[in-house]
Amino acid sequence: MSRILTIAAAQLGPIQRSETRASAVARMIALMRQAKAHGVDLVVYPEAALTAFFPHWWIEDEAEIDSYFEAAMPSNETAPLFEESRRLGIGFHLGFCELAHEEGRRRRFNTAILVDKSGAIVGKYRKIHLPGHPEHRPEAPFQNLEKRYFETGNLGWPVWRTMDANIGMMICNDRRWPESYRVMGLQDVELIVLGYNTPKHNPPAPDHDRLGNFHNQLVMQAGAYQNACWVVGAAKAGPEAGVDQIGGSCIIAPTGEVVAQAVTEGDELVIARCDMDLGRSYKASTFNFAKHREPQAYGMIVERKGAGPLLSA
Ligand code: CDT
Repeated sequence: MSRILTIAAAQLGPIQRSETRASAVARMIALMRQAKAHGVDLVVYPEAALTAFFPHWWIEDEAEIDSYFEAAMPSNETAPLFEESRRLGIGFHLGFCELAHEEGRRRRFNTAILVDKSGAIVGKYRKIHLPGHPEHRPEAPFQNLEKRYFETGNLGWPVWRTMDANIGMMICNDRRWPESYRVMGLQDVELIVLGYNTPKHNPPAPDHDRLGNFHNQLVMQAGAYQNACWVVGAAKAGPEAGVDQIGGSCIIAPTGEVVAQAVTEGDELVIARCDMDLGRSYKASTFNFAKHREPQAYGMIVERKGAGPLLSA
């Protein structure tokens, strides 16, 4: 018997700096209710989905930085999303900026959670690949200061058994790195969910601009196929406080094929019926890891961070 999970990537249009969390949550609830009408089991929201993507701006005031973070999840403002999840019997994935108190200090992470159909948090992931730079670049039209505002995630890439599937998470820039997918592939992941905030313009490399949507799709299709799993990516899209971001939210099958994709840069649901067993034939043949992987030849991947001397030298 096949295991069908009906999944919605809930793309959000821009969230301006003046927009309240209550307003963002209301938009997410509206999408969740539409999703229910389509028989959806799991809704995937974007990265840092409760506010404008503030790492695009240099901010010095600590209180202002904190204003973009959640000290509790759920909080008074996000509780309605959890209540709606419970009421409708729909799971969800949500990206947000997390203020934690650990090891005797305040810590800031770019975080995502997985919530089951009873509205309970079953998994938490903290973004590992933080793009951009920590230093101020006032000459740039906008910046990506994630290395300034967040610590590198310290939870690895766990996979959770929930909703009758093996589900893992990554966040935005993680999707460009094959290691992110493979660590979950080695836990027999069947579905990877992620959100992203990807500007159309890349100030340090403007020659990449025309390829933004292509690269977005390319990396998620490769990750899905090479690990025989579903990949669902949800964008925060459109012009947000002067930074125009790509859409292209999509659902990709373990075959590597895009089965559904957003056609706007606003709030939009992208829905597909996803058979969690579709990757089985790949996992039993081409990508039978136990039979065909050769880890003794992969040591350099964890020994080296940057490119180094030739192996042949
Ligand atoms: N949020 C985030 O991780 N954004 C980055 C921008 C890098 S531009 C190539 C991303 O990988 O989409």
